[in-house]
Amino acid sequence: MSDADETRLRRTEEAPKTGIVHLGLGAFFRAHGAVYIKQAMARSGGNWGIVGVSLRSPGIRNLLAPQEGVYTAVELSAQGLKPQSIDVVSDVLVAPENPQAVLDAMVDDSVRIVSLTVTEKGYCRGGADGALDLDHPEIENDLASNLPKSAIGFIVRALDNRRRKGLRPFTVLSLDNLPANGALTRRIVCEMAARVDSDLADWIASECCFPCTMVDRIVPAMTPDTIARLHRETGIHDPAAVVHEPFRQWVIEDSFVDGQRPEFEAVGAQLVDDVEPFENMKLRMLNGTHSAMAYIGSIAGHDTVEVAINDPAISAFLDTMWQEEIIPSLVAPPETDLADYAAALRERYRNPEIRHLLEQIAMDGSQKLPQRILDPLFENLAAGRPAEKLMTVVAAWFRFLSQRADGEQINDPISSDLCAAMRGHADDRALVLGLLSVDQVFGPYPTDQISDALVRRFQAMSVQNIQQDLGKVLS
Ligand code: CS2
Repeated sequence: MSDADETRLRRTEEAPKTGIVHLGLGAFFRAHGAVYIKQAMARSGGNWGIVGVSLRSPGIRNLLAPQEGVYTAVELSAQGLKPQSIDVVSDVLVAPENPQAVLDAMVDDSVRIVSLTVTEKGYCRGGADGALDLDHPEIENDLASNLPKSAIGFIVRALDNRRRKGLRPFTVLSLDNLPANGALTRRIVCEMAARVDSDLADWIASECCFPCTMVDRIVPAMTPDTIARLHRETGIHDPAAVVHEPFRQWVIEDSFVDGQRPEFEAVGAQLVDDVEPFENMKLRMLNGTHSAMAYIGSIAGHDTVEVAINDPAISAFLDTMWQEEIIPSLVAPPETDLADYAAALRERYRNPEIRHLLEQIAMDGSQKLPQRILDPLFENLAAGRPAEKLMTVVAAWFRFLSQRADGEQINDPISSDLCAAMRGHADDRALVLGLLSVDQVFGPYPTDQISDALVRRFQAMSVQNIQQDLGKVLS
């Protein structure tokens, strides 16, 4: 036996019985949702074991399978490492290897919830109105074949099979950073179902539940260094470990098929009637400033959130943006002080143990900016409130894109459209107008109101100016 075999994690108890299929078993879910579910089962019981599904590659399955699905969630703070063993994942399936096995798992009567973290782009929306993108290659496949590729395709086919078998539907629980994520998922699932069978679409609309949620925990990508540190400091050898900050929040609309769910409230999740004020607060105050740091910080040569927040010019910029532009655009959730929330975010960003790469946050800007930056920006303009800082973030995104315009380096599902929009433009103004004409991002907004200001900000945001005086560029 090798050293690795001797120290390998194993189950100490039998795997829990399955109640959940989770689509998109990335680090975020393993460090957030799965931890709540483990704790809720430990506190209140219930059969809520999770079959995890990787929709693309076998990487996570290959790490988890030798450990029987057991992994370590490691809290990182000034107090050091705090490991917690998570043993609720009973199996991991890799969809492209065997899509039928994924459908079989979802159609099993024991499954009452299908949750998903597939990131913004995983919802395959297209066009300005956010409808299902029927030209998306995965959606084309899923409408033509019984073996889906997209998360939405799996949900529709599985619900179809359940209905044919006379089973109850499952609850579809989206944990992605999108406004009204449940309502949005309901809409595109019903759009696809209507193309499969109109009775199916009616059944889903009347019987299925799609609760909205707000999820929050900062989960930086794992690194070989942290895996080695975990081993060194705790003796745990776990190549499948995930790391996270101490903070966590989960606000869930209490709307589940037949009321079937883990007792989330027993372990600190908030079950509420209306998630909207929570999700807008989090999307704009946290994710919006994250994106601001990602683009401005990258242009300024910073690599992590902690480095960016400790840059006095960026820190002052975020303060003004929170106070003058984001908070005025929000309705505070019950018992929440938004200024306190901003102060707490600042502390979370400053956690020196968390190496959260700006590059990780900068990806998929086309999918993130609308709800994080553009919605408050245009709401402010319509209400006569200031929006200069939010415009500066858009200009920073444009500068970031123009610096990486060779296509290879833009990590975004519509990178080819973004590059086409930037190509061959004679001057800065033409480039800015080109990007503003990308419909998937700017279609719903009156962009003529911001074009002149954006050109000025884009020009001010040259690398040279930034290196000379970032404070002036951001003022
Ligand atoms: C980040 C989020 O990568 C990103 O876009 O803004 O992943 C963020 O860390 C989480 O939403 C925090 O809950």
